[in-house]
Amino acid sequence: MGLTLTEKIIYNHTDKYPIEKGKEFYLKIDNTLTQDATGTMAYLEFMSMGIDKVKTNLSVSYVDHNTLQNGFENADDHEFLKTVANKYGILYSKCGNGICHQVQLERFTKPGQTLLGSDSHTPTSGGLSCLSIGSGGLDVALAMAGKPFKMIMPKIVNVKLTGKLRPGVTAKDIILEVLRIKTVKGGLNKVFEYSGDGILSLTVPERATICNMGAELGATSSIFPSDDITLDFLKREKRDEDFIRLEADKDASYDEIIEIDLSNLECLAACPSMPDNVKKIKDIEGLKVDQVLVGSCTNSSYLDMVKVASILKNKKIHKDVSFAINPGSKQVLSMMIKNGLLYDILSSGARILECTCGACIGMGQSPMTNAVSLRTYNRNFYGRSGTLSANVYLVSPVVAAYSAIAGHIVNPLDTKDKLDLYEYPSEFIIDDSMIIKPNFAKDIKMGPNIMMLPKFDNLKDKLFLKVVLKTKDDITTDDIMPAGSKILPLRSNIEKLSDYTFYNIDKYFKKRCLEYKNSIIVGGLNYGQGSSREHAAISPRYLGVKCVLAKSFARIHRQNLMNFGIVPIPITNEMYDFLEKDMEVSLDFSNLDDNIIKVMDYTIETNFTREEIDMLKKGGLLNTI
Ligand code: MIC
Ligand code: SF4
Repeated sequence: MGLTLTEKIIYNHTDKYPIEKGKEFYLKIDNTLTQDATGTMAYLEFMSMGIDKVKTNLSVSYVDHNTLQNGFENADDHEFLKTVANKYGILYSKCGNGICHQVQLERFTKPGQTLLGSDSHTPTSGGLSCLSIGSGGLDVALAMAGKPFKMIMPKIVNVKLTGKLRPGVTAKDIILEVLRIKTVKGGLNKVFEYSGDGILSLTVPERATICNMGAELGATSSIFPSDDITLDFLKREKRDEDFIRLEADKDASYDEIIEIDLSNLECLAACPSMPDNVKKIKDIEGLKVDQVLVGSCTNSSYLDMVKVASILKNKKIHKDVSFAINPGSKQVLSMMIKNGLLYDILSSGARILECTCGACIGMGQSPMTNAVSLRTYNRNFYGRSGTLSANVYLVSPVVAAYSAIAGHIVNPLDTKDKLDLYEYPSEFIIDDSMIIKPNFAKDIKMGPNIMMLPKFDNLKDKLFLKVVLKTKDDITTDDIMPAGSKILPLRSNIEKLSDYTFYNIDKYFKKRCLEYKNSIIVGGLNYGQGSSREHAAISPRYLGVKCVLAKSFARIHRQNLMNFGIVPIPITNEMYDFLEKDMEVSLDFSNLDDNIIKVMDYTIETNFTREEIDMLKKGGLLNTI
């Protein structure tokens, strides 16, 4: 029996063979990435391990999230990250050089390698055939310390693409279609492997868009084969020596197969407020829009910008629309300037923003009250834009550009414009001068807002906890620990950050936590979906939350909970219905070694590994090191 592409990379990075699906194993990590919003914590954790130099082939520290400098905090974080990178042998990508996933794809990703990143959209690098996985910062810190990454052998879903997209339909519509089919819960412990003749018409940035938004499926990763298209991209980046050809064996067996005929695909949108609430553009066309934003790690490549510029050329943005772009990297922006795209976009009436995450994480550009905001981003979770009443739609850059001109949602399939003439520039501009190489100087600069991690105590055998919150399904880490320009600067200061825990959905969460001292949260399905931010575990833990009882957990968040000593306990629908806010709940962990937890009269069988049980008993991973 042949191997899938994912299995080939996994078996090249572990000693075990074969590994049963669903079983744990350790994956050797070649490279890591961090970004500033998760990076400060990850490096504080790394520093506490007492290692003198990173043990990976390559580790890169990016600054792309916390970029508005309204006070000293973000700038201090950047300086801290720069000095840490310098000391421990890490490349430092300065603010303005670009969004981590875009720059990683352009300059560093290698087919066949493994990449672990403290950002949930790390799988973007799957567009270049790299097995790339998002995780909490502590797991990345361990990888930098040379430890393999503990993961579950994923099921492999083969997404077979046939046919060719019609002009106006894009890679974004492909991943929105996968999200429509599989939903935000459909990717747990799965890797989505793309194949079929349809992939031959998809460039690397388009493949990267699809892999990027695979994170919204809750998937472990997504990946494309490495072929002539990969080689063409690497040649333009002057990195053809990084190329190896890679694909699944012809007789590989998959756990699931999805077939999508690209020729019939429509333009799609994820409607408020979930990435799987997908509708056809033709069913929502005409809806008045107030704001249109192009950018984010999903759709900010040069090819995306070419499409937008050619639609906006000699046209004006509608008078009632605020339109802004964030190119994904300095490389993209430089090529836009050189080839005149920036002029076409600027003269249409656009606002030009930095090469950063920007509004995607609420760093500015919060729309007006009740706004309809069209974004080429990957997440439209409630509150993420910074305006709770806003209605955010996720669309392709083509839909975004047409709609920005018209002032309402437009279906590109209705236009007579020639939409399939986009090309790469003949040469990419390569300039790595904003990537600083380490010189191993010893000093680390730590501003006054950067606090060491709080210490957490071990797990008692018997606990009496009060239910501090009962949530619905699909609670996101944006619900648990909101981001945005006011809160993000507190990421290095858990005490202050904790004020905002669950703030958008329950302003009194912290107050009740302090009153109850020790508490639990009851959650529905897919608890903690979305980002990799471990702050969504650390802050509740800091406030005394000891367990989360939920119908199911998102992969990264479940690991983050355990890493910081919160016990994730699976519950049935019946238990969910029984448990109420403010209820007192007794928990008995005395049989945790046998994977048995008693919650009141219910006996729950868990499936923690030996190591997880030790870690939970000791109050978190850092207490075991
Ligand atoms: C996101 O898109 O939600 C983020 C901000 O990039 C997060 C990381 C973070 O919260 O810092 C992610 O996706 O992991
Ligand atoms: Fe940045 Fe948005 Fe991408 Fe997260 S999803 S890395 S905030 S651009």
